Amino acid sequence: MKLKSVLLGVFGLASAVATSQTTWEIGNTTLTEYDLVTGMEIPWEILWGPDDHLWMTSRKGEVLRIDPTTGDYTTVLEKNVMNGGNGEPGMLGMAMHPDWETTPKVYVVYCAGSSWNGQEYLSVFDWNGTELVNEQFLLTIDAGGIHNGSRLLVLPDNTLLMTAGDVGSSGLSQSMNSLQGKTLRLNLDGSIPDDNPLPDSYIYTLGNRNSQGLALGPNGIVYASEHGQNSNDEFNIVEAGGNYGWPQVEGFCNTTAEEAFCEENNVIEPLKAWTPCIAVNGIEYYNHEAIPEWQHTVLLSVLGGLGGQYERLSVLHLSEDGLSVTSEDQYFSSFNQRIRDVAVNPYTGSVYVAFNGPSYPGSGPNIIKEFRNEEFASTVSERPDDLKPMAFPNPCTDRIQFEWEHELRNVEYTVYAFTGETVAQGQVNNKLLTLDTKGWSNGSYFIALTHANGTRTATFQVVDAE
Ligand SMILES: [Ca+2]
Ligand SMILES: [Ca+2]
Ligand SMILES: [Ca+2]
Repeated sequence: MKLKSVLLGVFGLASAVATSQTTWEIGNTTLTEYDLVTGMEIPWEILWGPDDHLWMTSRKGEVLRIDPTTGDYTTVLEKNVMNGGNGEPGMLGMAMHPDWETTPKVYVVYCAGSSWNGQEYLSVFDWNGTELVNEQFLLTIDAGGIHNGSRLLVLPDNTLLMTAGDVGSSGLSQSMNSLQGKTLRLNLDGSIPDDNPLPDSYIYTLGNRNSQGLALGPNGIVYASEHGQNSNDEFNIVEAGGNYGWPQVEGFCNTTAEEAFCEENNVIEPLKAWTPCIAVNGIEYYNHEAIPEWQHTVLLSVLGGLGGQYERLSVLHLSEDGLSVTSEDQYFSSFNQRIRDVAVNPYTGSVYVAFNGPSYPGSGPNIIKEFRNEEFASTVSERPDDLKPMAFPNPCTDRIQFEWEHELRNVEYTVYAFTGETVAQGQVNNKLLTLDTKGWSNGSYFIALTHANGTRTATFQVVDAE
């Protein structure tokens, strides 16, 4: 079911009485509001897929693939989930394989089994063009009636982050014998990366309570949102081996007991904390020129919490280096609808917002709205040539060459080391780009190409000549 009432104005005979379209003023930018999809079950994850469709998990156990121009969708996966998806557990986070052309695989987290005794599965499925098939279980951990996480995020080094909640047992978060209350990192085949903080362990961070937001920001920074108990919802930067303090520390290290624990355990404090809790959820880094007022921000979904803190989309403005939050703007609270997740159209810069209805734990009405800068979108006449290059040789030693299918014009590129450092920068005006990698440390790098319609990345390795 779609509502594109702007069309009534275009096609209606009496254009003088055209249905008025709701618009939002964001500084000098006007966003037009569309109801893209309505009537589906609780949307939990929404993301822009490499097939230029919007993908959605429903907590009730479905994956939908949505045509972003019409809102038409197909159900591509159905699973039985804990409690029928009526409580916190159910089908949760999702991520796509980064090399979609050759490996069209989709990662999904869902909880199944009886209430309070279920399992949380991280599975990967093959996309056969119409549905998700060939389920492979990569990781199984305990699920709980509450606090199951779980967002997924593929990093530029082709590893997968998964947030795991404390399932209501806060003591697990500091225990290295449990995968609960952690951020986990896996290779895309489910194995443990060699460079995880601890040998033979999925654990990437500890001291987490229930993180339900993950996003890749500038310079390889990974951001996370995390639910606090009653106070101190958090916005964090995810660092390998980091201890985020729960349950001994909530928010900043600012009580005597917390200061002692923080000192001893090298606890990483949040960039920002909210008290009382506002119930922070899905996040996305926004840097599209379609909404200049939102460039270099993190869009943060806010459910509104149990304590009547208001639902909204928070826009977190970042310092230039991305390491701190300088201010917060708030939008869309007048809907009085819990906001669960956000996604961005890489071409038009439109922002998609998933609403879960007004009440915990989410019973509808459910809707995905699109907020579009028409003025900008109308200039995006066609989709860009694929900016993703072929890289060879890969691994390389002292030089690497990138080749594109079509000649590029004025496309900015930046090459990052996985340590976050920028190692090269410039413009591509050709089908080929050759970089001198002499003197670069051994390791993984990625090139990011940005033009008006989005960003593409490709990874490569630098190794010794021998
Ligand atoms: Ca998302
Ligand atoms: Ca914390
Ligand atoms: Ca504190």
